[in-house]
Amino acid sequence: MQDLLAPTSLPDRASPHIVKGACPHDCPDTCALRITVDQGRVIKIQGAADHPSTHGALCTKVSRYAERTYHEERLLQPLKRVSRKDEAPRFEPVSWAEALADISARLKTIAARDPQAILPYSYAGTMGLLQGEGMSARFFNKLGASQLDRTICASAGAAALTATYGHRVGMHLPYFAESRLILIWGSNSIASNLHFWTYANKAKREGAKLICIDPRKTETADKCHQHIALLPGTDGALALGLMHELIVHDWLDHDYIARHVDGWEELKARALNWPPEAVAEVCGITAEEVRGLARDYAQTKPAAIRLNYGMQRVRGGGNAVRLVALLPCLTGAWRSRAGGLLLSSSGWFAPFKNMAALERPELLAGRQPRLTNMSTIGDDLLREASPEFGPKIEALIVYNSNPVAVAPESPKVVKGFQREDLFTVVLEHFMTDTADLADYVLPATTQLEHLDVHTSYGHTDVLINEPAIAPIGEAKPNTQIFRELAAAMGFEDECFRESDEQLARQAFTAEIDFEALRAQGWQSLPLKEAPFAEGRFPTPNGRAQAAGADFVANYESRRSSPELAARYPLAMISPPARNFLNSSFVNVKSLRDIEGEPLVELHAEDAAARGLQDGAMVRVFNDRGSYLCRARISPRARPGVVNGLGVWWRKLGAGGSNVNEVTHQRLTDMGRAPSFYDCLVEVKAA
Ligand SMILES: Nc1nc2c(c(=O)[nH]1)N[C@H]1C(S)=C(S)[C@@H](COP(=O)(O)OP(=O)(O)OC[C@H]3O[C@@H](n4cnc5c(=O)[nH]c(N)nc54)[C@H](O)[C@@H]3O)O[C@H]1N2
Ligand SMILES: Nc1nc2c(c(=O)[nH]1)N[C@H]1C(S)=C(S)[C@@H](COP(=O)(O)OP(=O)(O)OC[C@H]3O[C@@H](n4cnc5c(=O)[nH]c(N)nc54)[C@H](O)[C@@H]3O)O[C@H]1N2
Ligand SMILES: [Mo]
Repeated sequence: MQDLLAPTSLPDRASPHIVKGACPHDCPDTCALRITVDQGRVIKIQGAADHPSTHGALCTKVSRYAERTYHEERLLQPLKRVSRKDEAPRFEPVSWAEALADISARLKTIAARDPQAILPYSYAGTMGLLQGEGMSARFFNKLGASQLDRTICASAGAAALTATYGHRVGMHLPYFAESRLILIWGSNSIASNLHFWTYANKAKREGAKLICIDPRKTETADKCHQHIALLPGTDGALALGLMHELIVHDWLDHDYIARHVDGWEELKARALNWPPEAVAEVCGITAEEVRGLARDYAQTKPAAIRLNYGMQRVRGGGNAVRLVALLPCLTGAWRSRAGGLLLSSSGWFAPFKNMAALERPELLAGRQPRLTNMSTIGDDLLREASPEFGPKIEALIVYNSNPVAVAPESPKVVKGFQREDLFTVVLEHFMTDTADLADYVLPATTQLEHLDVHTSYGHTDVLINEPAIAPIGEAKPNTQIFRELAAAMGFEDECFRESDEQLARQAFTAEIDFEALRAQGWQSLPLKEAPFAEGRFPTPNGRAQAAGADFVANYESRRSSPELAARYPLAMISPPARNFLNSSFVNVKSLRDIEGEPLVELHAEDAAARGLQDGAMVRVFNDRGSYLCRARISPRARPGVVNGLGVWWRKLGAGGSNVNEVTHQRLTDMGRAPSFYDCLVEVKAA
């Protein structure tokens, strides 16, 4: 049995040699890697010079990927919990056979009552199609477990793009280099989308103007010609204000609108209620900034917008994305390949991916399990059975995610994971905050040790990742762990016996030639350069949909909740730290040393009003929770907004907690996503 289920074996090659890989991380760049292996050991990781967007360069984090794989704290054998969940975690090593037998027995008992009491919890620890939901989806479909609504990052923006344009589609990355104006909107590109920045920087060198729209003065804002530091969650109002100016100055492309936009009259009437003064008031900027931005946007051609997910993590995130996304229709910016907008390119892959072959929805055999939202895991773990909710969650299988650190309102998440009656299995590389609360921890391989294929949400190439080295210790690929769990559960369907290579060969439609992908390491999708020059959006009638999009105020802000703001006057955002990838890499010492320690950036006025010195230990708190970190008085923070850079491991932070101690679980207007950046706090000396 073991042999039948063995993962793809390593090709026998003379040392040293170069293996073609792909960066697995949740980042728009999805770089092509070239991995040098000598005597079975990775000695160097470089960006592929022949892959256009990677162009031979990697970020600081991934150039250290080998440090992560060979980390002395890598999990190398299955572990079984021997302590209570509310005490310091203690585990003992067990064999794979014992772990799989015990886990499958526990799952069978629960499934006999109701398989929906079992919940898979996963996100994009790896973006690979195989080690993501390739085999795991088959397993949970066969089991009839609850399904997970994977909303934690991008679903407000995804729902908004789909409502407006029919899919998650937009401009193609390389043509940003030809734009004359680039709005970098809700994105710290230099930190979290570095290979986009290369194209923007090329445009800048050739004379383009770059404008950054972000409450925080990021390293990207430093490099742009202008920075507009609006209040968090006010982007929809700014977009309406820009439309107001385009209308009153008649800077519209009437022909493009008439041919390709539905709902324009309604949107126009709404935008006319947003003169620059009203926008300035809501956004905390000046009316002149609104006017100037509108003028630049209307009069510079081609004009491109790089929108990123940073601006949709608020109550009105979906509507804000809809409004910003419609701007290029108003000016006809889509007519040029260097004009338009890019939030996500992932929809371009849809016709070329064969997800049904990978995930096998037919294994559900007519069942329609409940859908559980990953963003409310805190509340949901604490819920009893009810007709609306369904059965209580009795078991969790976590892979590719670290919810105890990254999910909102962690006091509740921790309490849920601490339930003694909850059976938790965590597939991991490291003893994360989530693994600390598991009943079983199963060691998973890293990207250097397994096969995978990748798409991207920032460019339009597919990539392959060949295994460079054998699995370390007793680690196994996620696919293999789910194969073996399936066998232990007695699932006999042929599809549980397919190898990773068989999976990889099914991942794409015939347009992507697998041998060519293997030979080059990547393949570009065949796509039009200026996809919407003549409209033809992937909506049912081919037209962009403008009806219904409106500004939605934050849950928590001075204007929408004055009583709360009186007690917690500071708006907190918690964007990514440059040297971490969400909570990944926090345990890689060289990277953690660059970040130093958890920080909250405050404007000098806000610090002075609280008597805080630069470097003081402070408590950031609200009614939900409190965490400790160091105050940094910084021009990166605007007055009234504090920046709690994320996402630290709780146990590596100052007081054993992190920024999600204070975030809440209320959902966005579209896409049922978390509103991490819609959060009021107070800061006091600790
Ligand atoms: N180095 C690094 N790279 C990453 C990540 C990481 O953790 N570290 N995370 C990856 C992930 S998961 C994702 S989803 C992607 C994209 O990740 P995003 O979360 O989009 O990350 P950023 O590009 O940093 O953009 C966030 C920016 O939005 C700003 N912002 C916050 N609130 C608002 C607002 O209301 N309006 C506007 N206009 N701006 C706002 C923040 O200050 C920040 O500069 O990046 C990926 N890349
Ligand atoms: N306050 C606040 N919270 C946030 C955010 C924020 O900006 N502010 N950002 C949010 C966003 S955008 C996102 S996308 C989420 C991200 O949240 P997650 O998707 O949970 O991402 P990570 O924290 O990187 O955790 C991924 C875990 O997967 C593991 N992993 C990686 N590869 C594999 C593999 O092949 N097999 C197995 N078994 N495990 C693997 C890694 O070791 C890591 O511990 O966090 C969200 N949380
Ligand atoms: Mo994300």
